[in-house]
Amino acid sequence: MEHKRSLLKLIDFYLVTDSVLSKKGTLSDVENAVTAGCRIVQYREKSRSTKDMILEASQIKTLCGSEAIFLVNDRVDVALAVDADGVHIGQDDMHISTARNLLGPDKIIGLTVHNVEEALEAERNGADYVGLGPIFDTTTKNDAGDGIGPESIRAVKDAIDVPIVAIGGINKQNCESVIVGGSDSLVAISAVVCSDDVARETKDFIDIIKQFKE
Ligand code: TZP
Ligand code: MG
Repeated sequence: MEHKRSLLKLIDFYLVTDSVLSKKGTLSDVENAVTAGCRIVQYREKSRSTKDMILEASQIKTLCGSEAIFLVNDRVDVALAVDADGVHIGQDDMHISTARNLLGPDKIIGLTVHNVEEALEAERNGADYVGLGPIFDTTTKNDAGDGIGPESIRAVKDAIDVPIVAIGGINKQNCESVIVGGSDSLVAISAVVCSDDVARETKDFIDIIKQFKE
């Protein structure tokens, strides 16, 4: 687990799965992204049964191996069932301290935040990283709200020490502004999983992020 935690400092491109938008399917997307160098995968599945999720999560865990951190969105029970590396939760999910009690001290917990206040509270409560967004308007998440803009990232970066993962409406054209704006890493869902060549898109994002990272 220490190895996986140490990967947190290295993450650049972060894959979040989306079985509805995916062209080739979640398992194919994970395999291609990890092969292309992605070091963190979040299984985000809103439409399958718990039983199916546990089966798919265990397959994703295998694909991530020791190369990539494997997190489950929202579902602490699914993360525990497959011994994932941790979870990603939102402001309306269970409190981070409840998730920590259930998962123990070694698991990774990421929390979605929208501003400096939520980021400070997340860090205080033991978040290992924060997901900040939506940076731009997006149609991938219905209730995401309006984009906060890449210029909002710097204040969050200055306020906390844990890594920032930017999310929402990010593509290859605007991702430079996100990294130059102060984010450590970023998620692009539709820009990657809607593609015919997830490995190519992942590599392109990693190259751009590396080029502009401080
Ligand atoms: N949380 C905030 S925005 C978002 C999530 C899950 C969706 C991001 O998807 P896309 O396609 O990269 O805009
Ligand atoms: Mg959630």
